[in-house]
Amino acid sequence: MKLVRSNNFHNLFYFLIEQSQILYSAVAQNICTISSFPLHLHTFMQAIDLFFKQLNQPKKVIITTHQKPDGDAMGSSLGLYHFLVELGHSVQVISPTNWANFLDWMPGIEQVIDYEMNKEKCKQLIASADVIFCLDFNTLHRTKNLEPLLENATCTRVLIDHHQQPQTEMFHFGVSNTKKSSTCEMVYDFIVDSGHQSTLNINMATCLYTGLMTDTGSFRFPSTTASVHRMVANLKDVGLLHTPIHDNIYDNFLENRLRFIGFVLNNRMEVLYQYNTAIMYVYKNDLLKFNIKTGDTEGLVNYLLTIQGIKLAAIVIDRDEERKWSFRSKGNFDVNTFARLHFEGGGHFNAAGGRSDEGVDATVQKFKKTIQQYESQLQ
Ligand SMILES: [Mn+2]
Repeated sequence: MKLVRSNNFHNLFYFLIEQSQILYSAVAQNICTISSFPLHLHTFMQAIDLFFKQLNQPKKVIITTHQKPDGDAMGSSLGLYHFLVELGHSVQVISPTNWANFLDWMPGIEQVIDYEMNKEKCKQLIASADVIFCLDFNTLHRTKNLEPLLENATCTRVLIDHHQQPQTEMFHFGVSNTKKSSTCEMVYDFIVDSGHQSTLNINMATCLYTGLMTDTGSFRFPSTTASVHRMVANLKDVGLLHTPIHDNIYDNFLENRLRFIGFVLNNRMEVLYQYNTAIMYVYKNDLLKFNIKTGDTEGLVNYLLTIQGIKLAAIVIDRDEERKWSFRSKGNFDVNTFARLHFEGGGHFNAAGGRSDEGVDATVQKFKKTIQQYESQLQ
C-alpha cells in the first residue's frame, strides 16, 4: 500500500483504505465479524447480498477474469454468464487475453471476446455497461492491458474471488473468501443465495463443475469441503455429465505435449532433497522445439509434487516478456507469502504464481539462494 505523503488528508484516506482491507480480509478468513468494527470504515466494498436486488432489473453486464484464464476463471465466467442470461440480462464475457485450447469445448465460449483482439469493441462495451463482474482475481493488474479500462469504468464493479489480499477499494460489492475451493463454488453460492437455485441448468452445471474440478485438483486438495461435494450432487441432479468434462480438460492434448513433458522431466528438473524441494525450468527454445502453446504447460508443476517427501515444487517458464513462476506446496509451507516476498507474485497458501525480469538461469539461482532461509520450514 503506497502512502501519499503530500498532505495529512491523503494519509488519513489511505489509512482508512488499508484498515478496510485488513478488515475485509479478516472477515473473509472468518477471523472477526464485521460488527466489531466502527461503521464508517466499511464504505468501500459492500457485501454481495446487498447486490442481489439489482438482479431483478435487466442490465447490461460485463463479466471479466484474469489474463490467460484457467478452468476456474473461464468456468466461473461462463457459469455466471448462463445464469444472468437466464435472468434476462444482456451479458458479455471479456477475457483480457487468449486462453488454452483445452477450454474451447465449454458451452458459451464462442461468445467470449479476447480483449487483445477486439480492443475497440471492448472499450465500447465497458463504457455502456451497468455492471462489471470481476471473477477469480482481486487486483486489477491481473487483467493485464484491460486494467486501465476497468479502473476508469464508471459502472458498478462486483468482485467474486477466493485469492488472498483483495484490492477491496476497487469494488462496490463483492465477496472474497480464501476458504472457498474455487470461484465456481462462489458463483454457485451466488446463484443459490440470491434465491435462483431453480434456474440451474446443464450449461451452468457444466461450466461451474469445470472450475470446481480444476481448482481442487479433481477433488483432492484440502479445500474440497463437504459443501463442494454437495454442490456436485446438486449439479448432478440438473443433469451434469462429469466424465466428458474430465476427458475434455485432461485427455485432450496432442502428442507433442507428452513428448515435451518427457523431455523436461528428464532434462530440466532438479530435486533439492535438503530442502524437500523440486524445481523445473523451461527455456524459450524448449517451448519452440516442441511447439508448446498456451495451456500446454498447465499442471506441469504438479508432477514435481508426486516425488515422495517433496513439500515445495517450483517451475519457471521463459515467456516472451518475463519469466513466469508457479509454486505449489504441501502442508504448512505458505507459497502465497513466499511468492509475494521474493517473486512479485501471490495467490493461495498452497498454490501461487510469480514473475521475474531476469533470465531463466539467474532467477533459478535466486530461487536456490532464497530457499536456504526456509530450510527449517521445509522439513
Ligand atoms: Mn480460482
